[in-house]
Amino acid sequence: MALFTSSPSQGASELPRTSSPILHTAVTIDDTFWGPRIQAVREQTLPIMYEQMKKAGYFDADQRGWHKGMQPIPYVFWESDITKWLEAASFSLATHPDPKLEEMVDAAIAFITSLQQPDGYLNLWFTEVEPERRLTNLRDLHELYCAGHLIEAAVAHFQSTGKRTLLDPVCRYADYIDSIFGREEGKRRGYDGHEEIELALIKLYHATGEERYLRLSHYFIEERGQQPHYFDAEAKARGEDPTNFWARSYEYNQSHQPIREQLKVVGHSVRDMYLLSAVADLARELSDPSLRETCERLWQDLVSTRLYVTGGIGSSKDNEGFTSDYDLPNLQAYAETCAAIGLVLWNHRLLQLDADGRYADLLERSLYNGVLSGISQDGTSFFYVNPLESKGTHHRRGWYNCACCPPNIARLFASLGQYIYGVNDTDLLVHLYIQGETSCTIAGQPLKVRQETRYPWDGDIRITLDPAEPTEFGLNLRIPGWCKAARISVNGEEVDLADLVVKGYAHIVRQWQAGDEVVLHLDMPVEQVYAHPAVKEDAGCVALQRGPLVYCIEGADNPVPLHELSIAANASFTSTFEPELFGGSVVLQGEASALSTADWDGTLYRTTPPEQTVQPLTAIPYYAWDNREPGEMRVWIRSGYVNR
Ligand code: FUB
Ligand code: ZN
Repeated sequence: MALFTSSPSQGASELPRTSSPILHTAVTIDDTFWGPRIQAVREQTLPIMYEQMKKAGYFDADQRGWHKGMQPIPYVFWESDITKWLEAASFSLATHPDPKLEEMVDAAIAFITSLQQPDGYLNLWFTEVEPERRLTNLRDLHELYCAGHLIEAAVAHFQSTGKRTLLDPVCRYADYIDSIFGREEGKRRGYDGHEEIELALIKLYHATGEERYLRLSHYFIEERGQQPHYFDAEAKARGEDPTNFWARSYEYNQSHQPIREQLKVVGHSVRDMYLLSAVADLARELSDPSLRETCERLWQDLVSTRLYVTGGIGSSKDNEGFTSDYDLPNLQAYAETCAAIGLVLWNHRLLQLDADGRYADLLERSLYNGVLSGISQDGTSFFYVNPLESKGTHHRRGWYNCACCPPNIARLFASLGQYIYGVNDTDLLVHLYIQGETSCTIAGQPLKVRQETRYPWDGDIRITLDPAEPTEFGLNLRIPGWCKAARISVNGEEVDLADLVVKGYAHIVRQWQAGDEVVLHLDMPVEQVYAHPAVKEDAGCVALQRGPLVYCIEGADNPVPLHELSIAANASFTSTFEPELFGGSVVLQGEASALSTADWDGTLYRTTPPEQTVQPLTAIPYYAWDNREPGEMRVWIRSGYVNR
């Protein structure tokens, strides 16, 4: 069975079912898997990051003599670390008030807004370091990218605290940007080299109700890739030859073509994901089927040729992005944490456009694997790059000069609640299985929902519904694509799922009463996953997967060179929950064949094959690797050994 094919069956011809997320402010998470991780972000990641930024001089008035070329000086987009942190901290304050954190937030906001210019302009680099270059190089210098993260921070801060201390200055800045860019007479037809402002403006539109922000976002999306090309004109105005673009192709920033003409996911992968997130938002806001089709086409391209099994994307360090079809190296994988997060953001929006389990499957795959690997168990260190193989020298670090990933994880985890449920007038959708509660209004009635589960360790989920009055609505429980056998009972009575599954969701419509209990069971056997034969690096190998988790083998459990191990096609594995390992984790245990080097001394080549010995093999969740002593790691394990 292919991963990510829509449940072809029932519902494929159904009209798209749109929904809105239940915001994280209305969701409590008391889950044994996610709870400690969110707590670690709150108690470790956020304060540590604030200290790191202080240490790096981000807020230090004495450092304002920064100028280009000075060392050490952070990246041109350093303010986005602050604003992503601000967004994360604001999300956290919404669910866990914390006066100390709020103080830090207020201080950061006071610092940022103190730099706003009389015309509304608000960018740290082009105020403190290079004011003379304001808006002269959108292609490379992240000016509107920073504006985007600033806007997202302001919206989150306003929605979490009700304070307008950041929102009002940011609206002035957005108005300034609106006065400069657009197709109207006298405006510049520019857009940023790093997409981000597009999706942020849609959030600002929702927070303020001001349609001009939606129009500006739409303009940025439509203008991208048009001819004459803005980045050509801008380079010429700087006295540069546009053909000398250091990234060589405008595919790098997805401005090689107008969005509707793009056939492949290309270039820098974080940029592409942020672009496509805005495209999905606009498809919905504007009811534009061509934007929706664009998303669908690019989604198909991504999942069929350019996706790691871990939900990581962007295989190359050179462009921090996509290369060619099936080029998915493991040891050299780039798979930036931010790119996997971008994939979550995009698929969450696609899910709102149409409740199709394929999108949730991909979101979940990235979240539990390629994103989660990006942070250590204790929330204090981070991967930027997430390879699928290691010689034991790749480790998480406490901070990076280009620190885009840590605050990105923090903002995702601090707002994780919003990814669990979707709702519309007639239906409640459960996308992710995470223990906790929520409340919403459905069919005009207040509804409380409680989810109990040990997911991802087992596939049992109990959902209790408490509508204020008996209410008819559809409860939609996602049946993940990885699950081949699911069962559901309502108040103890088994439901026949045969005709109930619509695009990957079991759709149960009835009059629900207070205390109704739905129990879902998802079979979660260990599976061997094969890659398309064109993926050279994975030829002859399999990956292990159980439920939403991809597994890997590490030297700490398997004390032989990992390339010497191979597993049989019919190998069976036991799954054991080990409470002390990584804060509680299911490990897989089975048997492997190990190539023996015993009789090879002094021989490099020979005509008889190596002896093989059978030995135990232990696999751990991929996200948990590099949390013990350094050693080798592999996701793709040699396959083909046949039990003799
Ligand atoms: O350029 C801004 C961010 O830094 C990108 O999204 C990441 O890939 C990293 O390059
Ligand atoms: Zn990053």
